[in-house]
Amino acid sequence: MPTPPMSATQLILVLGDQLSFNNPAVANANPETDRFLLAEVAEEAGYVPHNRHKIALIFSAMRHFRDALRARGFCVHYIEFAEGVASLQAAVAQVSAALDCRVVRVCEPGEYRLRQAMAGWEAALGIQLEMLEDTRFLASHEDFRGWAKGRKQLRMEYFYRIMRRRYNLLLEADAQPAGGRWNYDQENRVGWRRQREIPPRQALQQSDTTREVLRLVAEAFPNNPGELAQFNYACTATAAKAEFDWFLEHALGDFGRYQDALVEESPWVFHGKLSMYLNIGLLEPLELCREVEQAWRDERCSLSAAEGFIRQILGWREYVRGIYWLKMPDYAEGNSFAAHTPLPAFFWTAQTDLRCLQRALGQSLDLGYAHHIQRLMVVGNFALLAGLDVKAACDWYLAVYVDAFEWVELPNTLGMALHADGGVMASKPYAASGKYIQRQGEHCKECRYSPSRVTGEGACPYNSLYWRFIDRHLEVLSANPRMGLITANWRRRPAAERGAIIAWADQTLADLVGPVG
Ligand code: FAD
Ligand code: DLZ
Repeated sequence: MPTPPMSATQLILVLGDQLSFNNPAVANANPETDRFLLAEVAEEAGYVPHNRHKIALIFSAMRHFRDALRARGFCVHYIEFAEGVASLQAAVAQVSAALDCRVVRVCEPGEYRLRQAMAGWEAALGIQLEMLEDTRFLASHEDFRGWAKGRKQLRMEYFYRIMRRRYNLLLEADAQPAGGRWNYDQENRVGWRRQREIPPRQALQQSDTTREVLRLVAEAFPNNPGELAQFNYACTATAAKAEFDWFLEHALGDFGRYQDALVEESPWVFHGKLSMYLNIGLLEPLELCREVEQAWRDERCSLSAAEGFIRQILGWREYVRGIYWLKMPDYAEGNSFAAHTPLPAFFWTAQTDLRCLQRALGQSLDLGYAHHIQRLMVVGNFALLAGLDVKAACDWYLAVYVDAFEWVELPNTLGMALHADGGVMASKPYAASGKYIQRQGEHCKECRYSPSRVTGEGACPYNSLYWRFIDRHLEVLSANPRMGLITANWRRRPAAERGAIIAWADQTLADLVGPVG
């Protein structure tokens, strides 16, 4: 077929998680020749049952970004959800044809699924698709591949040190780490015993646009999780920056120390509540790191708080994205413990007597938010110990969290929480008994189960499930130097004692999730 003549107009597609003027497809746009397209479409809103907070945040932020583009003089085609367009491909087909525009520019999508779909657009739509690398991340694909090449183990810590030097963050004049250590994690694990007042989060103003989107989402997604009456997310870059400023003033000081705390009285504790804004483009990662470094230099927070925060963003966030693109698509198939138990219904209702799990699941469903230790050591730990199906668990995480996009969700869930990648991300499984949960907070006080009992009525299920996990994977775990002590202890216990614990664990699991193999 002859190539169609090109019109001078270029269409720039902006996805719902690319809402930034630093998006490389946006940054160099020309109002004279370029046209923008943003589209609310069924496929993106429905590939998992997204939390309603997530859909509302993204649609409202998209509409606000549309207005910001128009205010800068750009022509924007905006497709609303009510127009019933099925997919981004259909949206591009419709608008590129209407404008007779054969060149479409887009910043690379964050998910493999969509990237694969876009690979077929040129042939399907007769367009030329220019895909630009997402420069909003601090390590490029090439940087990460270069770092990973030839390494036996891809540990975050070593990647993070290189990033600290590269961006000159928390360094002394001689490029050594501020304070003499790279990592203050050991000071960031204090358990919660109501040591402090937790500052209440500010209630955010809702614009007319946000209110309209909330009505739309309530109507169009009646069965998705999410209590919209509690919607309290910022939908513009300015409002997200105000959230960050609030964090700097009220929470950063205690962020590090209580990062791993499990708290009854607040879902947010001293955490940032920032991932959702970073992930859709309302905040820029390097800016946050620089401001936090400055807060430390101005003596507004401790070094351990600043380092803890910067490590999460400059280290973990960039590292998980690197792992995702390095290892996909095979990564998504990982299931090294052959875990296939169906997800129990209480993952969608939070109706369970395990207090810690009920709190973590409840706020995840209602607000679309749980902090890291709830995701890892409460929900993830349960899924790991119970052998819940890896794909089902990953899909659940992708659906319920307001900040969930596969590039960040999958390595964290499949790799870090479920160890289903066989140890690419973590040198040992994050498996823990009820004692860990008791140490980190006060949930156990309110729970009908006791963390000091392993078997018998009222025993905390995490305890027997922990030993069941060790027993089932004894051979693999014994080969892991970091698990040697635990596996040796288990082997030394009398056979009858082990048998009784396993029998109790099997019964406990059957009671919680139904009969298991
Ligand atoms: P804070 O505790 O205030 O941390 C500051 C920032 O550091 C976060 O906003 C986030 O951008 C970054 N960060 C911290 N830890 C990580 C990490 N492990 N990976 C990437 N970035 C990190 N984060 C997501 O953004 N999306 C997800 O879908 C997601 N799924 C997760 C699933 C599991 C099983 C686990 C264990 C973690 C997951 N995380 C995910 C990482 C982390 O839990 C969230 O980023 C964090 O809880 C967001 O809350 P916050 O903004 O208050 O974070
Ligand atoms: C998550 C999401 C949702 C719910 N809806 C849309 C949408 O209607 N239009 C859009 O452009 N993007 C949406 N997104 C974000 C995309 O799913 C995201 O860009 C891809 O998953 C790639 O990360």
